[in-house]
Amino acid sequence: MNFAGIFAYLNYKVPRTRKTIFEILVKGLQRLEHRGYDSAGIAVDEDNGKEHKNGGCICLFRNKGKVKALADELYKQKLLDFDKEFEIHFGIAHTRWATHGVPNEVNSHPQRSDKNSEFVVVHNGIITNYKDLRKFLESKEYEFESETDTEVIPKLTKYVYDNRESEDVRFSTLVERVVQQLEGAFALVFKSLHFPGEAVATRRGSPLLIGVHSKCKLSTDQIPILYRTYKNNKNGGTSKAHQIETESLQRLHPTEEKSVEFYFASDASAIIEHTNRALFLEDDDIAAVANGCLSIHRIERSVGDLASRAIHTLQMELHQIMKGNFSAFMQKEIFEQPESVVNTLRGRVNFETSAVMLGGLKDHLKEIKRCRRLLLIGCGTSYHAAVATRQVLEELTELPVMVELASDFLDRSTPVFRDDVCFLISQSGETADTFMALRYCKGRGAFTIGITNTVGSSISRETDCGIHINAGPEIGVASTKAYTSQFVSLIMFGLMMSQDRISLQQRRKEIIAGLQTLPNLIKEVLSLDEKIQLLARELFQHKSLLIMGRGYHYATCLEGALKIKEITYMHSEGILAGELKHGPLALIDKRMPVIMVVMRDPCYTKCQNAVQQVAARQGRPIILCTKNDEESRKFAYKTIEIPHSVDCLQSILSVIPLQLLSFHLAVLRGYDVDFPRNLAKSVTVE
Ligand code: G6Q
Repeated sequence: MNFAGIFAYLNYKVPRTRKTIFEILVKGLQRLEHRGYDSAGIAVDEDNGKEHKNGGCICLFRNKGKVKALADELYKQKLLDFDKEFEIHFGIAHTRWATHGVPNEVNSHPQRSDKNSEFVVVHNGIITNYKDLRKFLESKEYEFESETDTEVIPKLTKYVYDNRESEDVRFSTLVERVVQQLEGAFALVFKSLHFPGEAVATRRGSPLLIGVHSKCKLSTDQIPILYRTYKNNKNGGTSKAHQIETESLQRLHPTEEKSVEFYFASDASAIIEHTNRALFLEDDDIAAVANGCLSIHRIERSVGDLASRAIHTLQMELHQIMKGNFSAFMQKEIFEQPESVVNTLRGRVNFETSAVMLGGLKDHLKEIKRCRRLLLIGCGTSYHAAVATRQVLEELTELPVMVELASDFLDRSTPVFRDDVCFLISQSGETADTFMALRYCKGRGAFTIGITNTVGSSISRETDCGIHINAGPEIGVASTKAYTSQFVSLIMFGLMMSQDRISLQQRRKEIIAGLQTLPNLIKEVLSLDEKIQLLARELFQHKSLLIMGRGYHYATCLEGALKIKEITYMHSEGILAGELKHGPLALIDKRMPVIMVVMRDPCYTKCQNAVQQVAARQGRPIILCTKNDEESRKFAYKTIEIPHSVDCLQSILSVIPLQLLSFHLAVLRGYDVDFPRNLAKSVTVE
């Protein structure tokens, strides 16, 4: 099982030196590094692709550790002639996050079919029936060398090739046969010695996109899908797939000069510096490039399937995925929040008329308003965005609101009804548990709404409608700006639902005015950075850090503790202050650092009581409060004072000091903020 990063590059009649090809592949992998990985690998042609059939071979370079280490090793060893030029070439690359088998060279990808690397494959996802396939292939005397589930794929491809019925079998036909045998989730890119300069890619449940770059006009910007038909052979079984006549018309290729480049990647950030024209593959699409033409085919048409795949223009800009002057993506993303929040609000909230319109939802509003209950479902930080907005959504929609961790929601087989509206909240739009929860809700007839940050993601495609949070690419594994944008998106939903409720107009106006001032208030909170860094210096050697609060700020405590855990590796717990007497108070003494969130809202007095209880046990609370709160200063060991906003928006502000604190703690403890151990940005396995 592996779910880190895929990048592949095909140049057709665009002469490239081996050095350039390597640089493109290495850079592609580096753009995916944030996803978390522990080994990396690259496969390229040894000689000019065309010579393969006469004995050339595919070279594999794989290493445990960083992409840079792999690249340095390659250049140092000078194993290949880097100046050699290739007019046509296909190179594939991968970053692996180990699960089946430790991180080492032989378990890294590309995985190969045999010692000659007749077929090599990079894979994200998991093959659940790999043991059966391995047993079958071993019985046919195919020898395995790794512990991965992936290795069955190139070996099975070779098996199908070795047992082909005719000499002129296509590469895509082989892959089609192979994926029919695979169970699980995958994105795959194949390269073969037998098909030089050709590429085949496919996916099921794991994202994959193809970027296209050509100096001249392309034949189409909608690639029609070719549906293969099978002829029954005499024995009634399936036999060779044959092409429908129009196939030659159904390809993407340059119209004038024939030169074209294709980029295959699991994430758009890996291709954006080369092209912004890309198509997203759907489950079970088989994309093949041969002779510089891209075609896509499927075995059968599924319900609701579109007849073509459109080439999209990606909105992402290169600078958005660069660190700029910041030392880490996480830090950059924390500081981007004044703008990312504006981008979430842009074109949706009219501050003059107090009207709120979410374009993706407007045609479904009647149906949504008929619902009896809202379910907010997500994992990790995305779940916390649900916890943070539950109260205000209950208030504005006057509906019962359930918040659910996707994994637990599925474990419980939670009852879901046709008149439920289910929100699937996910930055990546690919989280396996959230995606499975989506399928579960759909299966029970509920109406589904996606809240994602990734256009073209599985969740955004499969939900009935959605809100794109527009936070811009989030690269840091620790989610920050996506959280505040998810929060604002859910608030906008509440405001849209309450547009016609006379009794709620005053409240709506207050919240909308609060949204308008939010970006400036976020800037003010960010100006506390130095002060928070000083606080981090006091705390970074502690083993544990408690964060307490209640009401609107319970989510801030959970989210702050999650940030601290994931990047500083300190123990941290978000505690509901109302539960203090029921257990956590026993943890308090003069050594245990405690942050208490005490804001001027309906829970203020209760929070002050909690502060006093902590102080009475010699605890030394660091109080996160609103500016100039004399009362809190009395009992605090230290205060972090933030500007005041509307009660239901205040926790957007209260979470930011904790994002900053976790960042500084991690830096002081010497950890790589953007690459926390054992974690990946996108969790595409259950
Ligand atoms: C938090 C992490 C993590 C994330 C979940 C859900 O810092 O990024 O908790 O929020 O893994 O991811 P998605 O929002 O992409 O579904």
